[in-house]
Parts: sequence; C-alpha cells; structure tokens
Amino acid sequence: MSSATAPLDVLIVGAGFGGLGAAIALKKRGQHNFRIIEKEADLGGTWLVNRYPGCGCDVASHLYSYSFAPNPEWSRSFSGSEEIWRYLKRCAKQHELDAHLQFGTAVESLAFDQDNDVWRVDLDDGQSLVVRSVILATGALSRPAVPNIDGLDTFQGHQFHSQSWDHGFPLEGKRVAVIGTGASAIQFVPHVAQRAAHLSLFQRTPPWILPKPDRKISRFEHGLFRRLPWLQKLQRGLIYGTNEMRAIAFVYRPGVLRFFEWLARRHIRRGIADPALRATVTPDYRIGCKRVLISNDYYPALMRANVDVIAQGVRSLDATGVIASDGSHTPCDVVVLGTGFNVTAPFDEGFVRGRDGLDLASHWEAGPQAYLGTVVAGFPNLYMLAGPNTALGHNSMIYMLESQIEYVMGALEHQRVSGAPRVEVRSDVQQRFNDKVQGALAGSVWNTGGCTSWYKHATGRNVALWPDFTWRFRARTRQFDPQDYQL
Ligand code: N01
Repeated sequence: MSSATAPLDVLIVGAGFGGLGAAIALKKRGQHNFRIIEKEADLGGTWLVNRYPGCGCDVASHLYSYSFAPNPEWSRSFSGSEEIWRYLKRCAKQHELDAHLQFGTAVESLAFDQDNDVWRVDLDDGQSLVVRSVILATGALSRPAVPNIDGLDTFQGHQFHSQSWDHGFPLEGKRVAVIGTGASAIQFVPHVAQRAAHLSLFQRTPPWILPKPDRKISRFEHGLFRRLPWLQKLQRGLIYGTNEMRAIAFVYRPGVLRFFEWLARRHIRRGIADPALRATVTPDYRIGCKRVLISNDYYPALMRANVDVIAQGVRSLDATGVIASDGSHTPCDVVVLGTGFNVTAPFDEGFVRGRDGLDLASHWEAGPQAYLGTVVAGFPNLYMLAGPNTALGHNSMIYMLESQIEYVMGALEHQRVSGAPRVEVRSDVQQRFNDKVQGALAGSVWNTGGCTSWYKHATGRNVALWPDFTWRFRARTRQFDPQDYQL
C-alpha cells in the first residue's frame, strides 16, 4: 500500500510473540485493516533468529505460550528454540495471519504527522505507509550488543554474535574463544565444548546458576493434556504461581535469596570437582541481581580437558587471538560473542519522531521511560510491547505481553468509539508512574545486589524490569483509563 491509498488502521512492527499476539487480538475483535511488517524472512522474532546450539527457553513451556493457545504437545518441560518457533507458526496459521504479514521488509522510520493525526512510515523497500496507530513489537532483546573491545575488527579469524550463529562454519577441530557467560553462553558453551578442539571461555562476571528441572514430557502426558485441557491449565497455573513467589524474594525480601545461593553453591560443588575452578565460577554478588540462570550441563562442560575459563577479562584482540587484561594471549580460530543485547537504547536516532518532531532516541537519552511500558508522552497513537520496565526476572514475558496487548486493544477501542483523533498519555501520569516504579526498584535485589546488568542504563536507572508481581501489572493494564490521556 502506498501513501496515496487510505490509511491502515494499525501497523504492527515485528512478528514475534508480541506482534503476532497483537494481530490475533485485532482479528478477534473484528479488526482486519492492519499489517505486520517484519524485517526477517519469516515470523518468530527471538525464536527465529536465536538458533545457536542449545538455544531454548528458561521459562517452562506450559507457561511460555499464549493463554489462548495451549500446546499439549510440548516435548520437554523447557522447550528449545525451534519448537517454540514451530508453535508460533501454528498459531499464525490457525489465526490466518498470512495475508497480513510482510516479511523481509524493515521499517526505516516513523514520523507523526500532526496535521492529519497519522503516522507516516518509510520502509526499506522504498514504500511509504500512512497509518492511524502503530504497535512497536520489535522486542526488548533484539539488538545484539557488540562490545567495544580494542582490536575486535583486526581479528583475522572468524567471528559472530550468538544471535547470528554461523551454522555454516564448522567448529570441529577449531580453537574457539567465547566472550561472555550470560544466559545465551551457558546454553551454547556445552555444545561448543563437545565440538571444538579447544574452548577458551572469557568470563567477566560469573552468573548464578541453579539446576534445570527439565525432562522429556511423555506420550501419556500428551494424551492427558489433549483429553483434559483443564489439567494443562492447572499445571500452567501452578508454574505461574511458583514463579510469582520469586517476586517476594527479589523485590521485598532479598535476604531470602541466601537460601538460593546455598542451592547454587551446592550445584557448583556437584558439577565441578576442581576447587580453583569452583572459586572462579562462584559469583560475589547477591543471587537474582543478574538474571538467575538454569543449566545442568554448563559446569560439567567447564570441567572438560579442552576447556579453559579465563576470568581476567578481555583487554583487546589482535589478528590471531584474544588478549586478557593480565596481558596473556590466547590464540584462536573463531571468536563467538555471547555478549548479550542492547536494551537501554532500543531505537536509533531518527527512527521514531513524535509530536513536534520529538525524537524518541534523543528523548530517551537518560534511559527509556514509558507509561505501563506501553505509551510515551509526545508520541500519540503509538504503542510498544515489551517496552521499558516490563521485562521480568521471575516470570513469563508472554503474560506481560498479553497484558499489554489487552491494554492497547482498550485504547484502540476507546479511540474508535470516541472518535478521538489522538491518544496521548499525560506526561504527569507517566512521571508519577515511573517515580513509583523506580521507588519499588530501589530496595530490590536488582538495584542493591552489587552487580551490573543489562537491566540498568549508564545513569544507573533500572529501565528494564517490572518490580512487582505480574498480576499487579495485569491489574494496572486491564482497563484503558481515558483520564490518563489527552484525547
Ligand atoms: O546476554 P547477557 P545473554 N568483555 O547480557 C559479557 C535473554 N535470554 O545474551 O556479566 C567481556 O546476560 C557479560 O559480562 P558481565 C535473557 O533475558 C533468554 O546471555 O557484564 N565480557 C556477560 O557475561 C538474558 O538475560 C534465554 O560482566 C563482556 C555476557 O557478556 C538475556 O537474553 C536465553 C563484555 C552477556 O550476558 C541476555 O542474555 C538466552 C566485554 N566487553 C538469553 N561485554 C531464555 O532462555 C559483555 N560481556 C529465555
């Protein structure tokens, strides 16, 4: 559709869990004048692009799925990336989203045309769209963080980031250097260790890791879940409730976390025989401060004869390898960056321009901030999913996304019924909300646990996490309240 034709009612940017969920919600409400633009060649978001060996979800599958689309066939209690992607494909098919999906096209910029109360959207294929409302579902963890390490570009071997794993490059017989020991790295390190001639793992900060209660789900259970859907619902509820309890420790009673540190230390002792290596991988900050990881094969992998853990930190790279901060040089054939994602600057300058030309990236220079992680003053008729302070350290993001989607549907419905040309959150409402969020974060383990993490902006503000029970977020987003808005 070019700008000459009638405006689209809604443009969804991104075809991951958030974007597809929003599209299904629109269709359920009889709204069909929308399009989903996706830069990748297929749908799936995170679960399409993250395909490193061992990639999977550390939230249990019965919970990590849409509430309206239970999957009785999950093969394991914690599913792998490809199985989650196939689940999303099925959901999109069942809800007939094909006609709305446009792949291989990136949105280059979005600008609010305040004379006409529409968004003008430029795509990288040269097309322009005019849309009434935009839902940005671009994901919180979609922009790889490539570290600013001296000499990274001078390295003559092969290198890639975990998010764009090069499956065409065989690791067999190679000397591999891995930088980073976060959630992604601990999943792929055991697989790389099995294939590589040698693996040098550059650890800057060790993560806290608990045992992963993973197992195969039997055919008998699949049959039960198919015949008795309430049983799967019950299981989902139990997982949700158990996860929710963790908020008590993370936010209200960080002292309780000592018990989990004891469990994690025991996990280290059981997985690693060498006392020196045990000391190297034992964190010195409170558990929960960084995301708590789960794995049964990471510590045993570090015990292999072909694996070294280098805890000195990375100073630089040269043509042939990695130089640690103590000056030691590790020659390698390939460098894998398990260095995570850029969460604190989700958009480039010029990508979103709101009312009066306000640029979202500049506006967020001191860190992203929104109301309910969904709307930002100065940016009318623009909604974001998985926005600021909606990520979780304790429960399923799908629950948060579904809460946000319900809220956005309320806003769109209100606009339709009232005929208001603009829906823009009041800045005082947004400010009050953020003061409360930051107040709640102040005593939490994420802010007091003695670590740095991707949750925090350079200013020290935690711009990522929702610091409370998720049901409270759902209660806050259940109903769109026009009083919070300039309409
Ligand atoms: O990234 P991370 P990730 N020199 O930021 C290190 C989600 N996820 O991709 O800790 C040396 O956790 C950095 O060191 P430090 C999940 O929400 C989910 O692993 O900053 N090292 C750290 O060790 C997760 O939290 C699943 O000191 C450098 C690592 O790189 C989020 O994605 C699976 C460095 C980055 O770890 C991010 O995880 C995977 C440098 N210059 C991921 N820069 C699920 O199962 C960075 N590091 C749902």
